[in-house]
Amino acid sequence: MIKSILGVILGVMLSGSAVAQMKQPAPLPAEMEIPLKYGAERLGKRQDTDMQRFRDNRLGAFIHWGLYAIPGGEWNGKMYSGAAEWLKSWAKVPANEWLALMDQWNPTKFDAKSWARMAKQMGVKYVKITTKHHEGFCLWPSKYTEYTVANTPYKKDLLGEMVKAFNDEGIDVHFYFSVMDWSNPDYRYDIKSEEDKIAFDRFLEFTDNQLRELATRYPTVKDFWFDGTWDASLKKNGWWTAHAEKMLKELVPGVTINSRLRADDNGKRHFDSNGHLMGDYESGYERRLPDPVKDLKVTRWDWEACMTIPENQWGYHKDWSLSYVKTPIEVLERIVHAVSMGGNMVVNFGPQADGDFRKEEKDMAEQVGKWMKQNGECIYGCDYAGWQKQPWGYYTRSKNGDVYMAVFNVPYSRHLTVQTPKGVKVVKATVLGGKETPVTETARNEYNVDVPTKTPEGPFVIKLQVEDSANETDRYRDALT
Ligand code: JFZ
Repeated sequence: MIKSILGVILGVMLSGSAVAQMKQPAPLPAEMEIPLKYGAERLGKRQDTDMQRFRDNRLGAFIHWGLYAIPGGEWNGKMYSGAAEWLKSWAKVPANEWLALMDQWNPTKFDAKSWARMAKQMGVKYVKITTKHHEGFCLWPSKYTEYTVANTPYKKDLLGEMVKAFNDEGIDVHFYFSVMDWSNPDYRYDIKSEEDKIAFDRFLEFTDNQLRELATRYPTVKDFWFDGTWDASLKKNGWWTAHAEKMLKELVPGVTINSRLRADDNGKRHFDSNGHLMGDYESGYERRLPDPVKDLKVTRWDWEACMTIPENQWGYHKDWSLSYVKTPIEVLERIVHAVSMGGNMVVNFGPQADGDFRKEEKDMAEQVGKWMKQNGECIYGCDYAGWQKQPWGYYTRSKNGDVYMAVFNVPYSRHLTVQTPKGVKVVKATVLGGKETPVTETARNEYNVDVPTKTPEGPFVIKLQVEDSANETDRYRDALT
């Protein structure tokens, strides 16, 4: 009890100081930290090659595919505007009735190779696939439940086909896995009795078996992205989340795990009671992004955001007119925004039950791909540049030190203001897929970069060559006041 009260007090102190000392967080003296058995097992970013690969990939696609694609948001003649993959819950469908949809699961148009080609064309370096969503239906023939693709008219291992096809195209495969499972009677939202505990322990063993099965059947998997971990039952079993992470890391060397899996000894999620990130990267930015000025703290850890194309539809929904649908430019802006702050972005697709994609998603993949082909060098392998945010768009920085300006708003002046950190000089500016564009020094550490005479049709990228000017004499001597 005292420990948890202390945890709360310290937690509050920590989050306060983290904001105040955003630029240079003072590490807490080790003796002030609460001892935790199931807290973060590492401080700071992982720097091994697998983590670097995860980070350098930067752009991914999410695939939400399950039984929910069959009703597509409609149940007994009623259209539900909420997320299609939650329809069972919106329409209060009993589990057995929902799982009977398995009899209709037969994606005759599914072609893993064409899915992989579409992803490749879009320029994504990895794909996150829902192996099992909340409904409990497994896209692989799991030995531990009857609710799998093996027991549908389709029969074949869908996940296996996808893993192979994506890997053949050089695309990494990440596994989405929902711990919460509506098909399993042993699942508990909370543990309030001995009976709950017994059932939930059985459930955790079942989950371990499924995870082990996934890790051994598909050893090229690069990442597990956990979901459905917010219930009190899991918060009371923080030990299990630490155990699952450890188990997967032993089974799949180098595998990465999102923070959403984790809870510590006190049930604190994502960040432990000492304020340290658990798992390998933060996965809380969902359908939103950190503020490019106020939230620079995110550049201290790895993170991955994910987004839907409509306002909130992950699984296939028949009627996209029920909410706003983002345009390719709006999607691209979110991708660049994430990378400019040191994060990854995953764009979601909800394939139809027949195994094809809706036209809107095909078009989106094509448009994003076209842009990435010309401008991808400001995304892949790039990171937070550390320069002052400007209203025209976002900066990213490549490993060799070039700084990119991704321009989403063109000013009437046609001059893009660039403010460089002390000692840094801009020497040249080149439009990607275009020509060099004039740079004019306007003040100390301040430049105008010209918008190309013929304004590009969509968002464009200017690559800046920069030089160290620390030893030059200062032309802008301040007047004495
Ligand atoms: C979850 C799922 O419930 C949803 O169906 C979808 O799969 C999505 C990717 O993940 O939804 C969440 C989970 C976490 C947050 C919001 C929605 N969150 O942390 O804000």
